[in-house]
Amino acid sequence: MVSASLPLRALWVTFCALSVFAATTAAICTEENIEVRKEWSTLTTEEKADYIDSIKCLQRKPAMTPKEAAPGVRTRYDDFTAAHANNTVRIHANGVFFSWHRHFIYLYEKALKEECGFKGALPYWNWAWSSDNLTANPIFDGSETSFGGDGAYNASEALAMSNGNYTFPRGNGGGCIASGPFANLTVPFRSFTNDELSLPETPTNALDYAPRCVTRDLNSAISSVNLNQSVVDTLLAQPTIKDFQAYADNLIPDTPFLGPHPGAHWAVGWGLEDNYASPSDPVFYLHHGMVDNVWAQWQSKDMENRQFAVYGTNRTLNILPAANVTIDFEMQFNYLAAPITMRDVSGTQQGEYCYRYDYTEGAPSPF
Ligand SMILES: *[C@@H]1O[C@H](CO)[C@@H](O)[C@H](O)[C@H]1NC(C)=O
Ligand SMILES: *[C@@H]1O[C@H](CO)[C@@H](O)[C@H](O)[C@H]1NC(C)=O
Ligand SMILES: *[C@@H]1O[C@H](CO)[C@@H](O)[C@H](O)[C@H]1NC(C)=O
Ligand SMILES: *[C@@H]1O[C@H](CO)[C@@H](O)[C@H](O)[C@H]1NC(C)=O
Ligand SMILES: *[C@@H]1O[C@H](CO)[C@@H](O)[C@H](O)[C@H]1NC(C)=O
Ligand SMILES: *[C@@H]1O[C@H](CO)[C@@H](O)[C@H](O)[C@H]1NC(C)=O
Ligand SMILES: *[C@@H]1O[C@H](CO)[C@@H](O)[C@H](O)[C@H]1NC(C)=O
Ligand SMILES: *[C@@H]1O[C@H](CO)[C@@H](O)[C@H](O)[C@H]1NC(C)=O
Ligand SMILES: [Cu+2]
Repeated sequence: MVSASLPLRALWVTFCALSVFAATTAAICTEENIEVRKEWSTLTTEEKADYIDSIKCLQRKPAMTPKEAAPGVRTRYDDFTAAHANNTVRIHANGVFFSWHRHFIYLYEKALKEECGFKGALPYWNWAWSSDNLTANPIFDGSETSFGGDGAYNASEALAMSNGNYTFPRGNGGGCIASGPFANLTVPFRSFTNDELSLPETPTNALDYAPRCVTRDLNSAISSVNLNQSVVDTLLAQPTIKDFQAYADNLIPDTPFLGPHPGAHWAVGWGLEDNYASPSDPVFYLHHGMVDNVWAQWQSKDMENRQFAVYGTNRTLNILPAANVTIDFEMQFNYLAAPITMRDVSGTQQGEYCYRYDYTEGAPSPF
């Protein structure tokens, strides 16, 4: 696969030089030590097993979040789901979305490495590959080196998923994950409705203990029109950060086009669609690897004008009242990590970060 373009490489050398002054703890980022985040299907069987085993390790380790702050949290893995749920009303479809999630998945990757011995870099899901048939994707093939297949068939699952008045047909699952390493995986928090996305504050019972299984309902009718190659191409061709954000999260009722970010959440089913507890499905981190990847690719086309480009507010869906954010907006990670500004996460080879994506724009699906 192709490496970073030459202008980008020149820029990261500059950033790495600057980072020596900014963060003395961070090692200098070079072409030798840079982490390369790869598409799931391109990993070897050993690399896949290492990633899955380290996730299971995180799911066995005790939580760090205090019980009184989040009664439902049981494991180190849950710490991440809790931090996401606790910030949902401030970090989606707004000016903070890409920055917050970039740092969130970095913190997860760091925990996998430092606490569970993961040797690789965070993998991602290239949405366009087999977007017309999700079950053909090695992520969902149900094998021991996948994230498991569909949910068990749930006859009473809602008949369809709708976006305003537009209705997608339901998939063939709807129940608990039926196969693979995460079969019958549970999440300690209650499920959330779509209406709760627009709340001004986190519901007080959001982090209470209400265990249930993570459900799936793979839906190729949704993925085929929200994740295909022309969608990815169109996203990367958006001229401004405002347009880029608007296309990524389309959210216009009554159309089958949700935008690729919600599109992938919906295409996997209710477990991943849940706006609060979606990180409980480990596929979340592959999906958000791609979200971060497309943002990094989009930035790299014009780093000078795009690295610090910001548009939108600090409230989910930009519902008012909310403040327009600036590049120096400080993002909260609660018990996971110290706050960090959007400026400090604006490039993938600065500060503590030293990674890039192994990504060839428009590469045809290998399966
Ligand atoms: C989707 O892929 C699976 C696995 O490769 C295959 O069995 C199935 O026939 C495909 N479905 C369609 C509609 O092509
Ligand atoms: C099946 O779907 C119904 C209706 O959405 C839901 O109440 C129930 O919890 C689901 N069962 C499982 C096992 O997910
Ligand atoms: C759905 O259709 C009804 C009847 O035409 C209309 O009143 C309503 O506003 C529509 N909903 C949305 C979200 O557009
Ligand atoms: C998942 O749980 C259900 C209900 O308890 C059980 O019937 C099924 O065998 C379990 N599946 C796996 C793969 O463990
Ligand atoms: C890809 O998605 C776009 C946008 O939803 C849609 O118009 C187009 O028909 C899709 N292409 C294919 C090949 O499905
Ligand atoms: C978001 O902006 C509002 C309105 O200015 C402000 O009251 C609130 O504290 C801000 N929230 C965060 C998390 O910065
Ligand atoms: C926030 O930005 C929008 C779009 O640029 C602008 O219309 C609005 O007036 C700004 N709000 C504040 C409080 O500055
Ligand atoms: C949730 O967020 C609030 C306000 O941002 C914070 O005070 C609280 O400690 C957080 N709780 C958890 C469990 O992260
Ligand atoms: Cu999120």
